[in-house]
Parts: sequence; structure tokens; C-alpha cells
Amino acid sequence: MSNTDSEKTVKRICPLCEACCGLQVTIRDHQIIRIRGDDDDVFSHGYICPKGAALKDLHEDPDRLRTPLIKRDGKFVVASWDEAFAEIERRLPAVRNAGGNDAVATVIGNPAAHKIGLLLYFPRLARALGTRNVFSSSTLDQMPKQLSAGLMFGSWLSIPVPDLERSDFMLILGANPMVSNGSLWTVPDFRGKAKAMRLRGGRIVTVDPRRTETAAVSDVHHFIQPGTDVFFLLGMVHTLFAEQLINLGGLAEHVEGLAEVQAAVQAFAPELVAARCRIEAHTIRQLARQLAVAKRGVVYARIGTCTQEFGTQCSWLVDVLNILTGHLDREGGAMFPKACAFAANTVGTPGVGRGVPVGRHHSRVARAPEIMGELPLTCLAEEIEIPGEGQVRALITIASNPVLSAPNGDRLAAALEQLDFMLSIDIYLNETTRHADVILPGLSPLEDVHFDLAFGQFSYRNHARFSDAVLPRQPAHPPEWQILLRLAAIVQGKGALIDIEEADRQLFSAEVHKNCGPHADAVLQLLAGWSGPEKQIDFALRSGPYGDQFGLQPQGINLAKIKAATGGLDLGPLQTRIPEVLRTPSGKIELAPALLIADVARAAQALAAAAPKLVIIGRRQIRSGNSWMHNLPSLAKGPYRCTALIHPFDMDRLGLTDGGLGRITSGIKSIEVQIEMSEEMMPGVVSLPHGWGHDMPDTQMAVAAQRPGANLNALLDEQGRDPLSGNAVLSGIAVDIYPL
Ligand SMILES: Nc1nc2c(c(=O)[nH]1)N[C@H]1C(S)=C(S)[C@@H](COP(=O)(O)OP(=O)(O)OC[C@H]3O[C@@H](n4cnc5c(=O)[nH]c(N)nc54)[C@H](O)[C@@H]3O)O[C@H]1N2
Ligand SMILES: Nc1nc2c(c(=O)[nH]1)N[C@H]1C(S)=C(S)[C@@H](COP(=O)(O)OP(=O)(O)OC[C@H]3O[C@@H](n4cnc5c(=O)[nH]c(N)nc54)[C@H](O)[C@@H]3O)O[C@H]1N2
Ligand code: SF4
Ligand SMILES: [Mo]
Repeated sequence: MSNTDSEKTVKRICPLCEACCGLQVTIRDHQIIRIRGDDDDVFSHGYICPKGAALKDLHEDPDRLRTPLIKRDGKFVVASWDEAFAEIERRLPAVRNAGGNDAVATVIGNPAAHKIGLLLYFPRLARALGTRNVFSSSTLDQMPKQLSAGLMFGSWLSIPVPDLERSDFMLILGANPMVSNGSLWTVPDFRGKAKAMRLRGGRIVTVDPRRTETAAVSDVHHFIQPGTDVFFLLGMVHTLFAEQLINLGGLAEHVEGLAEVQAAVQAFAPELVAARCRIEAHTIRQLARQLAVAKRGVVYARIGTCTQEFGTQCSWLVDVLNILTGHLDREGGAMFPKACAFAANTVGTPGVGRGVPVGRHHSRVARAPEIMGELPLTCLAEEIEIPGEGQVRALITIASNPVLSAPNGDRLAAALEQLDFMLSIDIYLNETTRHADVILPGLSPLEDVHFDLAFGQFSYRNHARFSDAVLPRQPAHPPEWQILLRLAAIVQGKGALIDIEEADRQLFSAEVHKNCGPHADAVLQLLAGWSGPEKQIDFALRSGPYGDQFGLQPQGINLAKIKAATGGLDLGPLQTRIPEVLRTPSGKIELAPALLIADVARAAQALAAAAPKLVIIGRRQIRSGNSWMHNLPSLAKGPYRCTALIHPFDMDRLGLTDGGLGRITSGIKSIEVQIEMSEEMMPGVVSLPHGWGHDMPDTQMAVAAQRPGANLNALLDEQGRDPLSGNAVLSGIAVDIYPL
């Protein structure tokens, strides 16, 4: 921290996307003067994007909620925290008493992954609720990857990431890290790293239905028919077997199931899949060969390959390719980060485990299997609407806006109106929270401490960083971990007025006793200086893979050391971790999980299907973060962005004009959009960003309402799912467009 008389500059990790950049925030008299990238940050080295700087707008946004709201006679009124908790206590337990545990559902959204208080304390609330109706944005996003990684490597978050800094060949599918700044891959400044790689002679190939910003910094780009990556990937794996390109290298003794994979891909010669994915057979073969001969190569795929009917198969086949070519767990290939704390693959017995259980229960109406303790978010509306035992009658949303972010939000919005009680923990009165009976606001990120619990496992380099609060919070405004503990106490019948610090101490002490046995008291003594999330972080760090083991390893790390280090602690490049990282029952990489091998038959059946004439896909944008950053003036300014990109060929065919209006329809659903002609698009594919549609009544987002945009998800069907993971199908949906 550097100080002048009136100004001081403090460090803060950005919580707005997975890149987790280190920022420098300059403040004077509790006012933010400016926000910049932090050159001293050991992980991001000064990189920043426009969203990071917009934390100032977020902090100052007059629409951001600072006090609880209670709905009285259909209108929200400002309430004190005591009044809000009293209202919840009056209404929530009554629903549970009448309908049982499953009558209360929870939905937790994307920003929660960046809020340590929500991540650490949501499980405490979930345990108190004991409901099976747990939903999250994971089933709009990465659940397929978690499932395939869980089945192959034994834990849900053991997802290998590209070691780009040492790579010389990278194949990217369905990801646009130039804009998204990476996902399931924490990699600030992808542009710089990609550029350095190509200067070293490395090559990047991108496969995407749009010639994206990432394609623009690649050596080669191929269009692919949306939703058909599974066939392309099966064709590549087929080629490796057919052309004897398999080379497991040192992985050979750690892999099980090679023969089953070979048999499963038999029917997918490139010549048979080429027409379906609209990529020529020789290109598929060539890419397989290129990957096989690359000294340090890697395949990386993200959301475009997950939000499909075959999302789990795509996610699996990507790792199969990395393994068969000997690139998994090798420098410059796909490697497993070793997080400094909280990673399931750094606790327990190294190299073996129980694997991941799936389908322990099913959703009541659609019978969709539970994955990772969650049900598909696209099942929520029907679980509210349809009567019967276990019907959802109350809902708690936490940092989530499913009315915009999930398919067919209209149906969900109508269902929310039927609930007996709805509580939202959220910082805006928006499309979803307007349906709540009570809204409890979280803090501005700058008023809160920060630790990247979720992203150490996906980082391009191992590191340990922590941010203190930059600005003080209002004394009456509790941090989110306290909100969740109070809710848990209400649910448990202890009442809202419990002593929070004491309740926290008791829960934490019970956990330490469970984990540390006879040493628990000594450990608790050493942690006595911390409370809340910091106490849990220090415990996880000290007992973690780099930890000081409470004094047994004096060179090891702890929270105090991280706080004292300028720009955090660099823990070095990624290291080889197989077999130690595995937690499978066999102690091997399970290359051919039965669930996935069986599902290949479904792909074989779908191979013959004809592609629709026109399909729609999504598009992320630098100045936008899913559904909730359109109220920040520095991001909202500039040209109108919620446009439908269409190839000139389709424009002509459909009689559309550049800059004109069009109606996109899908079955009986339709939206109006502004058309933008673009040679970037694959003919037959239209691209529209998601997260827009801020024209719904009774919200409080004045800036966003000025240019609401169109809601892509209003076109989509909530019944479109990958049956294995329950993930929503958001890409490659058949549509028609008419000029207006
Ligand atoms: N068609 C289509 N739909 C998609 C996608 C797509 O690619 N295409 N992407 C999907 C993906 S990947 C995701 S992750 C989901 C995201 O969908 P959601 O998980 O619903 O996340 P957001 O839309 O970002 O909404 C975030 C909510 O959190 C609130 N919020 C922000 N910060 C805080 C905070 O600090 N505390 C609290 N308590 N609340 C906060 C915001 O006000 C907002 O209500 O959208 C999905 N929807
Ligand atoms: N600026 C910004 N950054 C973000 C977000 C944001 O909203 N704005 N959201 C954050 C979140 S929650 C997430 S999950 C990540 C996601 O990070 P990424 O996965 O990098 O997400 P996208 O930028 O949507 O890139 C997906 C790409 O898939 C392509 N695509 C669509 N359908 C298909 C298909 O069927 N096959 C193939 N091969 N490609 C297809 C799209 O054209 C697009 O280029 O981004 C995060 N970062
Ligand atoms: S890239 Fe992500 S983490 Fe970095 S400044 Fe932008 S939003 Fe924040
Ligand atoms: Mo996401």
C-alpha cells in the first residue's frame, strides 16, 4: 500500500471474471479515484480489462441495493436488517413445516464463485435446509466438464488446463478467451500469452462457428456447424487409432480403458462425420496428426462445447485426445494446477479415491439425475408449477438472475409468482429479484475481503493471493457470510438473533475437531486471531499442499504471509501430478467411463440428422458480464451491442438489411433484434449475445433500461438438455428470421 497525504493505493483482486486480475485501487476520503492493473501482481502482472475498472461504477451505482427491501402490497419498501430477517423468520419456516425440506429450493449464480463469503457459507445454509432442490448456473455452463473430469480423474474440479506458456500447438474449440478472458482456465492476458507462444513458433487453431477475436489471433480458423463438435472430436479420436498415432508416453501405466475407447469410435471415420460438422475429412485427419506430432500440444474447449446436447461427450473427448497424444500432465500440454487451498485433489490419500457419485436422486418431474448434488436449473420452473410431494413452494436465489440467464425465463418468471415465499440475496432489483418477497443486498466487492477459492484449480500458474477490504462497509450492513449463517439459524429454529461470531466459532470448531482429531485444540489456538472466512482460509492454507502445517513446516505459507507479500505469492509453474492427483477407485485415469461409452450410441443415432437451415448461437462481449453489468455507465456506453450477426449470404436469402430490425422466431417464441451483417459468421448461423432484455417492468436498473437489448434466452426451450449432465442446450438452436 502506498500513501500520500490524502490519496492511497491499495491492492484488490478483481472478482468479475475468472482471470482474477490484481488491481490497484487509488482512493481518497473513501472515494475511488482510479482503478488500474497491478504491475506487482505475481499472477496477472498489470493486466486489466474494462470491467475491472468498472468496479468504480459498481461501487458508486445509485441503483445498487444498500439496504434490504421487503415487498408490501406488491411494492418494495426499504427495511432494516432486523425487519428483513424477522419477515424471513415469519415466512420461510412455515413453508418448510408445511411442505418438508424439498419445498425450499436454492439457486446460486455465477458471481457467487467469486465471493468467498458465499462460497464458504452456502454449504452451511444448504445443510440446514436439507433440500434436494439445489440449482445453480453450473447447469447452464460447465457441468458437462465437471462430470467428465469427475468420472475420468475422480474429482469434480480436477480439470486440466492448457500450459500455454510452454506449449507449441493449441487447438481451441467453443471458447473465445480473447473476450471471455478464459474459463475453467484462469489466464489473465490470454492475448499476450498467445502472442508470445506464436513468436516462439507455436501454432493456434480455432474451431468456432464465428471467426472470433480468438480466431483473429490464431494461425488457422475452421467453422463448425454448431452442436456437432462431438462428431468432429470422435472423428479425431478415430483418426488417432486408425493411423496408429496413439502415444500415451509415460501415462501408459496410469490409463485404463483404451480398448473400449477404440471400439466406441470405430464408426466415426472423418469421412462419415465431415458432412455433419461441415469440416472436411482431410482437415479432421490433419488436425489429429498435428496434435499427435506436436512436441507440446493441447486441446482446450469451453462453453460452446458444453452447452450442447452432447456436452459431456465433448468434454470427455477433449481429454481423451490430450491423453491419447501423450499431452496430458506434460509441460506445454493439459496440466493439473495444484491449488494452495480448498482443492479436493490435494486432500485425502493421493492417487486413489471414491470417484464421483452420480444420480443419487432425481428431479421430481423430469427425473433428471442429480450431478454434484445439483439438479438442472432448467427443471426449476416445472418443480414450482406441478403439484405433488416435494413441490417447490419457496425459493432462495443467491447472486443469480435465471429469468434472463436461463432458457425460457418467461415460464420461470410466471412460476416465481406462484411461490409462497421468495428471498433473494442480490445487489440489484432486477428481472429475477423483482419477484422476491425480501431482497438482502450483498456488499460492494470493494467493501469485502477476497480470496479465489474456486480458481486456484484452474490457474495457468500456481499462486496464493488475498485482498483485504478496500473501503469500510456500513456497520449495519452484514457481509454475505453472516447473512447466510443467520438464514441457517432461522431454518434450524434458533432464530435470527443468534450471536453470529459464536455460531461461526462453533461450526468451525466442530469441523476442525473432525479433521484434526487430537490436534484440534492446538490448531484452533493458532487460528484464534482470525474470524469468519479468514479463519477458514488460514486453516485451509496452513494444512494445504504449500502450508506451514501449523509450524511443522516453518517455510510453508499461511494467510499472514500472503497478506504481507506484495502482489501475492507465486508458487511456480504447473507441475506433473499424475498419479498423485487422481481420486478414482482404480487409481488410474478412467479413459472409458461406462456412462460415456454407452452414450456414444446416442451420437451414432444423431449422426444422420440434417442440419437446420439457420441456427442461433451466443456471443460474449468485453463490456458485458452475463446479465448484470449493463447498468454500469463505463461499460454501457458506446455503440449498440446487442445485435444479431448474420453472414451476407443469409442476409440476402432472408431479405434482411444491415442495421435494420428483424424478428427471430423459434417455434412460438420470438424476439425483435437489430441485424448486423458480418462476414465473421458461418453461413447458416446467427449470433446474439445473452444476458440482455432489460425491458421488464418493476426493476431498478436505470442505465440498463435505456438500451435493454433482446433476450436470447427467451427463444430457447428449457427442455433442451444434455441428458448426462443436465446441462442446458444453449447453442445451435434452429430459428427463422424475418425482416421487420
Ligand atoms: N443463451 C445463453 N445463456 C447463458 C449463457 C450463454 O452463453 N448463452 N451463459 C451461461 C453462463 S456460462 C452463466 S455462468 C450464467 C450466468 O447466469 P447467473 O448465474 O444467473 O449470473 P448473472 O446473469 O451474471 O447474474 C448475476 C446475479 O448476481 C447478482 N450479483 C452480482 N454481484 C453480486 C454480489 O456480489 N452478491 C450478490 N449477492 N449478488 C450479486 C446480480 O445482480 C445478478 O442478479 O448464464 C448462462 N446463460
Ligand atoms: N466479457 C465477458 N467475459 C466473460 C463473461 C461475459 O459474459 N463477458 N462470462 C464469463 C462466464 S460466466 C463464462 S462461463 C466464460 C465463458 O468463456 P468462453 O467459453 O470463452 O465463452 P464465449 O466467449 O461465449 O465463447 C464460446 C465460443 O463458442 C462458440 N460456439 C458457440 N456454439 C458452438 C459450437 O457448437 N461449437 C463450437 N466449437 N463453438 C461454438 C461461440 O461462437 C463462442 O466464440 O466467460 C466468462 N467471461
Ligand atoms: S479480465 Fe476479468 S478479472 Fe481481469 S480485470 Fe477484466 S473482469 Fe476483472
Ligand atoms: Mo459461466
